[in-house]
Amino acid sequence: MTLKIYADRMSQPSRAVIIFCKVNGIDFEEIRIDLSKRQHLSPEFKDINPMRQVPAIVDGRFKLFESHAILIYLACVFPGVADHWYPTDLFKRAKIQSVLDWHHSNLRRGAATFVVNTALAPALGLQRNPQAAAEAEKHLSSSLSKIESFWLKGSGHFLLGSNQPSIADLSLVCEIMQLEVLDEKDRNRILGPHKKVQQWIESTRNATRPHFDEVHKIVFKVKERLHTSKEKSETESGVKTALNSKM
Ligand SMILES: N[C@@H](CCC(=O)N[C@@H](CS)C(=O)NCC(=O)O)C(=O)O
Repeated sequence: MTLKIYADRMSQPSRAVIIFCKVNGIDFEEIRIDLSKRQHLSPEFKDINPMRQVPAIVDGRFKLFESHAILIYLACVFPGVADHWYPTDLFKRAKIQSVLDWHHSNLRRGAATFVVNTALAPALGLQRNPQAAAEAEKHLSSSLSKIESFWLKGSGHFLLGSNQPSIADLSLVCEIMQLEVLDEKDRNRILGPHKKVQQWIESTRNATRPHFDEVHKIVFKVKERLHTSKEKSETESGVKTALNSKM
């Protein structure tokens, strides 16, 4: 029975799970749960994940949600997954777990809240919330500083001083990749000061090519669409202002 992955590629943790499977040659069927069409709220999907979030998997009779748990399961169950993704060494494993737990209440909270309250708000039918965005930016910048000064300290190109990526690198980098949809000036202000983080994103991308780029295509497509519609509305409002000033 083929592993089923319920995912929306606009979701950061969904992308991490899909890239992991592709990089490790794990056969799977991708079942798209389109969040913009609210398919995650359907009764059929509730049966897969009662929490109504993506990603979720079904492996035979076994169902699982929460991306970190899914990545750990896949790394342990499928033969052929290289040890560096989730090392058998228990000390290394515990450190990876520590990064993953930290991620959920820090980087993820800051990044997702900032993007939803800025670039993605109109597309999601939400009002931009500048106060929530400002709070989230503080959280996000502080998380990036901690990645730079703590998790990436050491000689390797990856988290915890490693020379090869683990599931934590993939999970955190996929989270950061959503910043691509931001306005260039917002993205540069937030990511610009963190040179090590930028190098690490590139290292993770290189280590998981071509799948990383393929799975992230949708993010760049959304970015293009958001920016084209923003330019269009700015041009329209510029034309209106010009017309009004002539009246
Ligand atoms: N902790 C979860 C987070 C899952 C999550 O937040 N998924 C989002 C997409 S990135 C979702 O399904 N949102 C729909 C909703 O919460 O209504 C994980 O790592 O899998």
